[in-house]
Amino acid sequence: MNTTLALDVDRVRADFPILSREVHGKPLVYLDSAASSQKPSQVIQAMSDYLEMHHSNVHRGAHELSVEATDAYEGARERLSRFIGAQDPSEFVFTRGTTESINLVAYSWGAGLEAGDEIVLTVMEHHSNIVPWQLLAERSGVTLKFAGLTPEGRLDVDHVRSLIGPSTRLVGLTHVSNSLGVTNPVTEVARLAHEVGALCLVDGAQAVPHKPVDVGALECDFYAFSAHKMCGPTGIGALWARRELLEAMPPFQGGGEMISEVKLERSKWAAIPHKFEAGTPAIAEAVGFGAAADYLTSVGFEGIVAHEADLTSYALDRLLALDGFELFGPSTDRLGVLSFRYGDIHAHDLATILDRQGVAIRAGHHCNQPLMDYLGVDATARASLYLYTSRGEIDALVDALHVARDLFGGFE
Ligand code: 7TS
Repeated sequence: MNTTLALDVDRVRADFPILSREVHGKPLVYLDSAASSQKPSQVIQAMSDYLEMHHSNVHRGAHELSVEATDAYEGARERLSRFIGAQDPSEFVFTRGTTESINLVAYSWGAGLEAGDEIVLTVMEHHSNIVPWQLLAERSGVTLKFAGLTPEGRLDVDHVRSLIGPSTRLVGLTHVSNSLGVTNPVTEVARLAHEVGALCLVDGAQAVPHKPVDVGALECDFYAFSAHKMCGPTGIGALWARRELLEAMPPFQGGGEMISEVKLERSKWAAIPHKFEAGTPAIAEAVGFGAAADYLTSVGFEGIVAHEADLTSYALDRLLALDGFELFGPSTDRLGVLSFRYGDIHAHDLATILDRQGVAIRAGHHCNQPLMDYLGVDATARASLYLYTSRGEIDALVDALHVARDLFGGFE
C-alpha cells in the first residue's frame, strides 16, 4: 500500500477556480499568498450553501433557520478550535482577523497595566502587533521594548532574554515572519515570559496556513490568526486564549450578543467566548473559515509542508543563481515567503513589470516598516508561495525577472 501523503499539486490547483484565469493575456501566476490566499471551491460552496439555504441571525429566535445558523456558526468554532489544538471551544473568540484579535488583547487585557509595566516585542512584527501596543502605551504609560535579529536574519533569542525582567507583563511575537519567512521559537520565548510571570502573545497569521499548530504545545497564552490567509474568507479570524484570562478580561466592545442582562444603569456580560463577540457576527464567513480548516485538513499538512519546503528550496536555488538577486533573511530553514531586491530595480517597478507577465508579487514594506528600517531598505519585492503553487510558476517568476532585467538594460 502506498502510504506517502505527497501533495498532488495539479489536483489541488483544480480546487481553485481563480488559478485558471489570465492576467494581461498571460496565465495568472499568483505569488502573493502571504497577503491573502486564494479560495478553493469547497470554501466558496460552503458559504454559498449557507447563504442560499440556512441563513438567519444566530443565538436569537427559536425558529428552525436560527437553530441551523447557530449550529453552523458554533460548529465552525468547534472545528476551528480542534484545528489549532484547543480543547475548549469557549476559549476561541471570533474576531475580524489577526489585527482585531491583537487590538482586543491590548485594549481589554491591557486595561490592567500601568506605567512601569513593560511589553517586549520584536523588530520583525507586523504593524498589527506593534501599533495596538503603542496605543496602549499612550493610554497607560507602559514601556515597549524591541528585540533584534541575528546577522542571519533570525530572532535574537538572547536579546529577548536580556529584555525580559521583573517589570515584563507580556512578550508578543510573530510565529512566522511575513517578510523573512523564519519560524520563531515560540515555546522557548513563552517559557522565558512565564519565568517572570509574564504572558506570551503569538501572532499566528503566517503560521496557521502553512503548518499544524497546537496552541497547547506552544505554551503561549494568546494566539491570533486570520481566515483569509488560510484559504478562508476575509473579515474573520480568531483569538484563542486560556479560559481564566478571557474570564478575567473586561469586554472589548459593548452591544448585542455579548450580554446576559441589560439594565439602564448597568449590564452583566455573557459567558466567554460570547462576551467578546458584540453584535451580529460574520456568520457566513465563520462557515467559510471552518470549511477552510476542513479543506487544509483534507489535503493534509504532511503533504502541504513537504510541498512548500520542496518548492521553497527549488525557488531559492533558481533565484539565488540570478545575478543581482539579494534575499532578505536566511536562505535555509525558512518558509516560502521570499523578500528580495533585484539589482537596482525599485520593488514597485519590479512588481509592475512582473504583473505585465501575469506574475503577481507584492512590493513595499509589507506592514513591516520597523523591520525595513532595521534592514536599511525602504521596500522589498516579495514572492510568497502556498499549497497550490507549482514549479512551473517559479520558472515563470524567473523568466519574468529576466524580462525585467533586460528592460533595465542589465545591472552594473
Ligand atoms: N500578522 C502578520 C504576521 C501578517 O502577515 C499579517 C498580514 C497580519 C498580522 C495582519 O493580518 P490581518 O488579516 O488582520 O490583516 N500580512 C500581510 C502581508 O504580509 N501583506 O499583506 C498583509
